[in-house]
Formats: sequence, C-alpha cells, structure tokens
Amino acid sequence: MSSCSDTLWINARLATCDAANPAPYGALLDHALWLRDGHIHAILPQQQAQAEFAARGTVIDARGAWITPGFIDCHTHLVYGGNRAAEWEKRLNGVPYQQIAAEGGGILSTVRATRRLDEDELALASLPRLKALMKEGVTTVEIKSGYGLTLADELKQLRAAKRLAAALPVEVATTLLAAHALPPEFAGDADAYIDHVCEVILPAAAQEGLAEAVDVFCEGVGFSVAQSRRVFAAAHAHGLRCKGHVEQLSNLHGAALVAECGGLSADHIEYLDQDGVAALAAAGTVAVLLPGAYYFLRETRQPPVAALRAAGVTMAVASDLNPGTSPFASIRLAMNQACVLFGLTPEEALYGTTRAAAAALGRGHSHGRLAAGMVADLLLWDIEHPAEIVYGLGTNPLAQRVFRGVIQHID
Ligand code: DI6
Ligand code: FE
Repeated sequence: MSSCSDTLWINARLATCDAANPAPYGALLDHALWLRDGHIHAILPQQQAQAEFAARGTVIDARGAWITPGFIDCHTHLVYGGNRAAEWEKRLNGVPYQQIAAEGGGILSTVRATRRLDEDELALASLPRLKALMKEGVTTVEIKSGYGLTLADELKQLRAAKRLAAALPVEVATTLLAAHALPPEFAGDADAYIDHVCEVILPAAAQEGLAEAVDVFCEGVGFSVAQSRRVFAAAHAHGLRCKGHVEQLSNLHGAALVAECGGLSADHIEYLDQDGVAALAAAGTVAVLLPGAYYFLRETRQPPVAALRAAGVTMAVASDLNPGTSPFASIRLAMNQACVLFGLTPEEALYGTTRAAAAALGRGHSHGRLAAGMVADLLLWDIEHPAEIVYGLGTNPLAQRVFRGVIQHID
C-alpha cells in the first residue's frame, strides 16, 4: 500500500482523543477515517464518507475495531550501553546505595558502558528497546542523551537515536540531557561542567541539528536551580526548547523554573507543591508522570494528581525507559501504573500518551489526536472498550499499527 493513495477506514470506532469531541475518549462512532499522503484528510459520518470517497483509493473494513492515535512516549533514555541488573540485585541483597555508588554503580556505570560503544554498536544495543515500544503502538518517541557526558559521547548518543529514526517507521524527538550527572572529568566542579555544557556541548548539538530540546536533572544529586537556569538560557540562545527532570526526589522548585522558561514539560514531579502546580498551569507547561521510576525505586511520594487535575494542567504519561530507575520498554505498563499507582483514569492515561504527550514534545498541532490535518499515525485495537488498552498486560490487543498512513508490521 502506498502512502500516496487515499485510504478510507470504515466500520471503526474512533477514540479520537480530541477535546473537540466531548464523549469519553473523544469517541466518534459511525464515522470513517479518510487518510491521504500520510495525514488524516477527513473524519466524516460513514455514509457521507463512502459517498464522497467513491473509488479514490482503498477501503479498509475495521470490523468494529477501536482506532486510537499512535502512542507517543515523550520521555525515554533508551539509547545506552549495558544494563544495571547486577546493581539492582545487590540492592535487593541489602547492599547500601552509598556502597554501590562508591563501587562505581549508578548513572556513571551506564556512562562507562555507553562510552565504550561506538555509534553503530549503541544503535544496535538500543534497537530491541525501541522495537518493543513500537510493537505496543508507539509511533513517536523522545530519546535523551545523558549517558555520554563528553562532547563526543553526547553527540554519539544523539546520532545513534537519529540513526534508529532513519531505519524504522517511527518518529524520534531527540533531547540533549548533558546535564544529567557530573562526569568524573569534572568531579568536584559542577559549575565548570555546566560551563562546558553551555559553551561547548549544547552549541555543537544545536549546530548539527541533533537535538530539538534540552533537559536538566535538577535535583540535590543532580544540578541546582541556578545551574539549570544557565542551561535553559543557553538552550534559548540556540533556539532549543526546555524541559526538566524536576521534583523527583525533593522539592527544589525546578518546575517553576521550567515554567518561567516557557518549557515544554516538567517531568517526574512527585514533590511538586501547590505553587509549582500553579506555575505549570499559568505557563501551560505539561506535567509528565513517570510511574515506572516511582515503582522501580519503591517511592512512596505520589505526584499531586488531584491538584494538577483541578488546575487544568495537561498530564502526560511516559515510560522513562532507562537502565537505572525504569528498565521497562512498555508504554502500556506505564499507562497501567499511572492508573494503579497514581490514580489516573484509563481515559486520562490514554490522553497521557497521545494528545498530552504530543504537547509535551511541542507537537500538539500535528500529533496525538484523530482529527483532520493530523499525521496518520494510528492504532487499531481488537477490544470492546478503550479501557482494555490500559487494563491488562502480557497480551497485546494491538491489531494494526499505522505510521504515516501505512500499515506496519514490526518484527
Ligand atoms: N532521573 C531518573 O530517574 C534517571 N535520571 C534521572 O534524571 C536515572 C537514570 C539512571 O539511573 O541511569
Ligand atoms: Fe528520565
């Protein structure tokens, strides 16, 4: 099937995830989905659509299946070397975290494993993780650097991510997270490393078009608000968007900084307070919930979901796929966890990986909803009710994955 010819999907139930359709899930029944040139050309009442479509292209009978927008995983660190299973096992055997860190564990062990691989090897090591997400229905994925922490190694991670994007039917949004941890070369001088990020790594990534956004781990064990502010200023100077890992383990008021900088999203936010919620609401910054890390670290502090909801903050849900705190290549697990652990409704979880996640990547105008003009990234589900997408794991009711109007089989 060519993406250039028109396609009409009939006998589908559309979970449009579009606020313009007020039914739960933005549902439209008895409507047909008309695709053209990789985009949604129109959504029309089925009879009208069939009359207007006539013999313009291929008609596909969805046989009553539900169709949703393609999933958008708006926060991952999926390009990395090695894994941290041994470190995890040690922790469960009672070895204290300080000792693990002193023995070279934690983020810096993944930095060493990532530095050892060249760009090809890194892409190859990351491929199964990206494919696992795609098999569950991910059509757009954000991938961060942050395990290189030198100019060459950060750019290598971003190039590996771009290479995966070129090889597979998936859209990749790359984010520079050079300010993830202090590399050993700068031990004891975080400010000097931040200078290096702002003056060398970030400009190079921007110049090569390797990143569209810049992220910072703003935390006691990461970088301060003042340091984060400098990174965001450099991002702006180079035309890149901002986002932050904020309020994950403590409340440094990093979310307010992200909001003040017009950032796309504030991510984690377990320790976000009411002022932080108000700041996100006022700025229209998306709150990205990452229940995988909360679960894997056995955290107990939940993000303020009720307050975010009351303030009308857009809530996205993402996998945070990374080897240390969320080794889960499953967006459906994250959606399920967002419901079970954080109290989202299945409808909110679905919006969290579609229209809200699109907004978190600055793609709300083109992705994340079934509506005329949007990209034709969509999923066909063999289910009776949309909640089934989020409800159970182990089986996958995804029947078809359509990227830019074309049915894709991921092996
Ligand atoms: N927050 C996290 O949970 C991860 N990074 C971050 O800023 C941890 C990443 C790792 O442990 O490798
Ligand atoms: Fe993360």
